[in-house]
Amino acid sequence: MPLAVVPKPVSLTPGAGAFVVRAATRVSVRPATAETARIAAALAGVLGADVSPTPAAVALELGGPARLGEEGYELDVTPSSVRLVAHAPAGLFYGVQTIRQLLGAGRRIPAVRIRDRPRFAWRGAMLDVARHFRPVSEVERFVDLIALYKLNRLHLHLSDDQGWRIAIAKWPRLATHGGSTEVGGGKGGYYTQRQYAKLVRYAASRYVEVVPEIDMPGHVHAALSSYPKLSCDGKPTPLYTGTDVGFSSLCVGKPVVDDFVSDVIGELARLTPGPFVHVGGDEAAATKPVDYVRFIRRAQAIVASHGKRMIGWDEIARVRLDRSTVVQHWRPRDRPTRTAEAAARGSKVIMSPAEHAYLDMKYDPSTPVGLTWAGYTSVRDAYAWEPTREVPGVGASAVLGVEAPLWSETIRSMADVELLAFPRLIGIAEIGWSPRRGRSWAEYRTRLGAQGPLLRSVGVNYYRAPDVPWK
Ligand code: TNX
Repeated sequence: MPLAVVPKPVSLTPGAGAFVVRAATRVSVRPATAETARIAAALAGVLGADVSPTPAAVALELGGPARLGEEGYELDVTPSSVRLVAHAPAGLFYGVQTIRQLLGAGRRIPAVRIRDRPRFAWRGAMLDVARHFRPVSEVERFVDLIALYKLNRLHLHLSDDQGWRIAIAKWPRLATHGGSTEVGGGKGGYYTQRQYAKLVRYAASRYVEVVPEIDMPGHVHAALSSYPKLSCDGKPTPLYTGTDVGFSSLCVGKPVVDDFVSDVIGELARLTPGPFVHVGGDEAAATKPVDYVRFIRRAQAIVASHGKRMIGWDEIARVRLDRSTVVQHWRPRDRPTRTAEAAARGSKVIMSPAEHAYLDMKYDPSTPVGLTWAGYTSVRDAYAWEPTREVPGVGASAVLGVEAPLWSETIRSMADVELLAFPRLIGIAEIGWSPRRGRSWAEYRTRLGAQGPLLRSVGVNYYRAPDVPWK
């Protein structure tokens, strides 16, 4: 099973034989810019080869046809050469990820001709670093792992009732106090602005755009404990380390709350090169409905005033939104949503249906961590769904892409993160990248099983799901 590329490429034609990587193998790239040289060096590192200034047996090239788009590539492997062509650097990067998969943990790249480009622009994963904090080094490792499967968005859930994880210069206690614990009472943590900026750059060098979320007007207990004046009663409260939702709210209409929102979004917008800021908006059960509507309108204007586009969880579609605002669908089918109305008015939708895409759901009763409120989610459940069929009225023209959130109420280590994310996230990545036609669980499970050696070689703590034929 050598040609097991995930996500499945648009077209893949096997050839005869294989290119064998030897001690003398060299990698070249043209044109050689700082960016393309970095990609070539990464491939050379994987192959244990050197980079050559003159055309080599393994040749990377920009200048491919525009139809490849920003992220597409063409890869031709014969027993004597490997030729990777793209229109833009991201395409070269993704071609290199394909080569890594073709290699597995070995030295042979099977002869093949691949033509490839993604189906959806948005292929994301979300880490909840609020319920349990994760240090920068672990988030960087997560970026490496998701980039291997051609995901290109990392949504960071940076605040919640249990913790505030990003330093805000104008409101310092948010991080120093609000970031000082987590679910279960551990020590928590937060990112300094310098660490966050470095993480954003690290992700960008793997073609992953960071999307920061500050969850409002609910899920704000850590902020209220840091600054009681943001609440309506103004009373001091201790930090919260449980796992309830829906009990906290900013005091909508208080002038200081407007200042707070503008300061926080302004600082985040300045630190974030990507076009989006996520404002949460979910489960605001402690906010009066009229206040909720006022708040979301206000947040939308504030995000725009800082030059960004707003994203919110699907509850925000209760409000008449600007077309540029993006709705992230998550709620199970039995709960009412207005997402289709928002789509009809021109908003784009990110698909994260809880029953398929929530990485914090247990696989089955044997899973040691995770929740079950949306049901058990097997590797198959995470793969066998179609984003343009999830919500009536939200079809192909409205779907921006897919994203898999990993909420962290029960996640206490990177090993837990990896166990829940892998291998389900690989299936979400394929849904985001590969053409709809030709995708089937029966065929996918074999290709997924063939990822075993590569996953083990990078030390991923993946779930050895019994319904996958692991190599
Ligand atoms: C619902 S999904 C939440 C989160 C929880 C998650 C647990 C969403 C927008 N809100 O606050 O962490 O369920 O699965």
